[in-house]
Amino acid sequence: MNQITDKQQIEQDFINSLLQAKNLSKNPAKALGHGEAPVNIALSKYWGKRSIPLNLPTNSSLSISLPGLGTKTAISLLTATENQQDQIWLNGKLLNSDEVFAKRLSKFLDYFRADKNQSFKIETENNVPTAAGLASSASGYAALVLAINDLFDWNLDKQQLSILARIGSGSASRSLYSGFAIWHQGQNPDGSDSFAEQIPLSSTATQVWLQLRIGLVKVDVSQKPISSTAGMQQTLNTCELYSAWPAQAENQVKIIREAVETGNFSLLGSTAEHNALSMHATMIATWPPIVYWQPESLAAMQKVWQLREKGVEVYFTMDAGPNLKLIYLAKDEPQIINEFKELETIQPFN
Ligand code: 2P0
Repeated sequence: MNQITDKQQIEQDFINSLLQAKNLSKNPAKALGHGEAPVNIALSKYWGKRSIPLNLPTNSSLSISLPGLGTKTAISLLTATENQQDQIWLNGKLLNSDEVFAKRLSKFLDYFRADKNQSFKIETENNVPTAAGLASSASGYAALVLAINDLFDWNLDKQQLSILARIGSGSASRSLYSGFAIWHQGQNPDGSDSFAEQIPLSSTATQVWLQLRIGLVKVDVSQKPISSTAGMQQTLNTCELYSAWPAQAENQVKIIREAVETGNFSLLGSTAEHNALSMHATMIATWPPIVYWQPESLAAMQKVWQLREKGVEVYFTMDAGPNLKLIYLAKDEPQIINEFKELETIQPFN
């Protein structure tokens, strides 16, 4: 078997076993299924897969979802005819079935077809720039899985939905939730314990996080030069520094979780920035090097460090792209906007 066949078989077996265990049918229960999910930003990152077919990570990760930025998806069945292709509409435009995005989505939909002639119509509205390092695949696959669950009336619980979303794209496992979510790396070879869950907040912690703000510094929102999946593999295969990463990330997830639960903003922000720079250090130390930064990215980092020197407590995180996400409290927003004039600000708990 070649790798693709192998990959699809492993995923298909797992999805079948999940659905069979609950005796779920792939016949639609209604004409249209709906799903909606937010994007999320990892405060402690997922970088590296222990299983490519199942998107199983080498370390746990922890994220915050951004309300108001994300994906809404509707799914329905097309009348069964031979060789009918899926119709995938993205923001009102019918995609060519040769496009990478459409191919990847159709391959994922293969797992949910009652027979090979069944094809789907997907209408997806995305208000996140695609592939801009703002994890649109996360909200996309989370919304799609919710829509499929709705179409077939499966009533899967959040953990099972998180597992299905993870198979579409790892970070999508975290987009089933608002607020803070932790994706447990899990131990089982089939990935049945690798899902995300929401971190519950006490009323004291909630008071702190109501003040939390995320600021998007858009450096470049065009397609990234190397996909996350390829970047992760290249890092695993060629970066000697990478061997230190899984344990560091696992530890930082624990620290940020504690910061979330105790409402410790300084600990959350500083650990998140340290985690992001450590991940980028592993990327840079691959061969050939993977450098997602642009000169403007570094200039923005320096502005953040200068603001901190002046006593303005702002931190940043960065994903597989050149854009920064600033992490700060509401009281400091005026001074931060003064430095970052174009900042798009988000209240994660509004
Ligand atoms: C994260 N990223 O934790 C990390 C930080 C990018 C850097 O998850 O291959 O699109 O689909 O599982 O989820 C982006 O990777 O990768 C990502 P796949 P995904 O948010």
